[in-house]
Amino acid sequence: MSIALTPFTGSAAARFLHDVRAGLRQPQKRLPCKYLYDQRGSELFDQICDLDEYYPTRTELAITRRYAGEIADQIGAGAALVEYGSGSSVKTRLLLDELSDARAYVPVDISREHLASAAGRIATAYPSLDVLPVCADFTQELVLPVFPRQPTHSAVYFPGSTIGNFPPSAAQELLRSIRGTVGVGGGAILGIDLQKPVEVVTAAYNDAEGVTAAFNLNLLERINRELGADFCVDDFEHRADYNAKHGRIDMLLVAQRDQVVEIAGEQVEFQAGETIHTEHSHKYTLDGFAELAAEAGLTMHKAWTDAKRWFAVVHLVA
Ligand code: AVI
Repeated sequence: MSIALTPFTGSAAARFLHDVRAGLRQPQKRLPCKYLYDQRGSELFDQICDLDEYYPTRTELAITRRYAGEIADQIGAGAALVEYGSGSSVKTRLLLDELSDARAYVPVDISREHLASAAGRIATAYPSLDVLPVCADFTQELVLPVFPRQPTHSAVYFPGSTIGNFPPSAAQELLRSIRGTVGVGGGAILGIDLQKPVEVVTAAYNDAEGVTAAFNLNLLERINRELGADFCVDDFEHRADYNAKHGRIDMLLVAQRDQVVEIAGEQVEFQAGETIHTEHSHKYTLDGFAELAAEAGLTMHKAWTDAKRWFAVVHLVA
């Protein structure tokens, strides 16, 4: 199995430094949430997914388990399944088990390591399926690989409610690029987190064991490790607020005292109580998400939810 590579310009470290500097120069300091996921961050995120308070993972899994046959019927026979991210093999397998005459599975991930191990596992479990991993940034429109067996159409699979971590304009751009990737006749299956009682949402991002806090603070440790900064991590605290106006969680790191941090020769000042914004996590209504998709040229054709309507798996058609 070979991995198709999309060209990447500039080193990852240089880009990380650039993004950190640019984000910390803003009046509201911010750090892009994609940097939460180094090796330690990914391990902590796996632990978050198992927390009692963190309902999205188990709720989406239960929906997928219950409706896998219907979801696969909606995707249709003869498809190429293009998965954005490659870390969800349980849900992926539930779909692949039900898909009729799937021609190919195309996991897309920026991390070559994750991609190779996830693709290898699927290739072993489904020996008759063409597994064609693509190492790329799925926020950009993709060129799909050459298929040994031509699929009738392509369907993007983007589980995990990760689309909620994009601001609405970027989410819409991503939906538009999904439409471009699958083309007319194609579709997409997405996991989205729905609005629900505020105390349920805030507990999910402020867990009692402090795993989400460790996940958030690890970003400062990563900046120290990889960029030689001197953040005193104990001088920051994790906080996650529900922002009712925008229907989202805002994850923050709050400076506990006035301080100056040095990052690659640049001094960054913090006042006590000042925040760094590290992640948005949008909670949608089904109508609101359908509108967002429609503006990107995708029609919401069907949605499957749990009994409490906390989470939805939606089928969009191009
Ligand atoms: C990956 N993403 C969908 C998670 C979320 O719920 O927004 C990331 C996360 N951040 C804190 N807890 C989980």
